[in-house]
Amino acid sequence: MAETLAVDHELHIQNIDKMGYTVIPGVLPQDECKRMADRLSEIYEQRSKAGMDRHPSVDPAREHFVFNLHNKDNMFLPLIDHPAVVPILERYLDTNLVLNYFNARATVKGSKPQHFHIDSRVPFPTNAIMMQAIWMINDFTVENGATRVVPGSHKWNIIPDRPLDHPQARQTTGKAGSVLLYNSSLWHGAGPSTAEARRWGILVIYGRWFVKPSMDFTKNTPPAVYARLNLRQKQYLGFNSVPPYDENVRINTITPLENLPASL
Ligand SMILES: O=C(O)CCC(=O)C(=O)O
Repeated sequence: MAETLAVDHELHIQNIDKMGYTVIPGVLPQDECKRMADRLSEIYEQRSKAGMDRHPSVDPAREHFVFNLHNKDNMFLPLIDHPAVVPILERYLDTNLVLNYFNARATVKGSKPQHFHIDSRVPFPTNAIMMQAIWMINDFTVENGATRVVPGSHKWNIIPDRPLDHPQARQTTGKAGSVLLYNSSLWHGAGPSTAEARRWGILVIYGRWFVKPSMDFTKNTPPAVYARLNLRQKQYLGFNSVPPYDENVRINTITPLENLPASL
């Protein structure tokens, strides 16, 4: 992965404080986005042909998913703790944050608008409990269903009743390589797509250390992947916040990173 552009983290924190979201442009190089988009399509095709990843809540005519990117291809690992986003995440979630979700999602031709929702389950209008990044792996355009957000809604303290539109909604278009970063209490949802090509976004959700991750990364990370993770990636995947078995093992949930085993 090439050097990151200098990012004015304070400016993006101000945007998130006020509007609940920000877009950081030009973080990933175009050739890298192309490699990732091609690889995601390849993995998706292989797995769907093999009948894998068929979930009742996912309609392939509306959306394509590749789940758990850390165990699909090492090319995705640097997104977990990318320096463009870490200082912002730490400001909102403290330094002992953990990964909650690491999946790629594509809109496809004919995708209907996704209903507005929040991913923090309940709103947290004062202190953020979860934050999320959507890495734009293809250009995000109006035609291909760029993510729609309702600015300021992270402070509303309302669980949206699945509306399909909102008068204050804005669409977050951007070039491939940009990252949309937002508070998970922000009302958001993918737009509809009329475009021929898939539009891949990589969704990386983070929570405070006590928020239960969507998958058990400590069990679904292969040893060969674990061996190449840096300490921060191990922390984000939750390896140092596994609850103790009982008081004879230890009494704190968080263990010092230096106590983690070198291999699984
Ligand atoms: O793909 C997008 O633009 C947003 C997806 C999303 O919000 C979700 O699946 O929860």
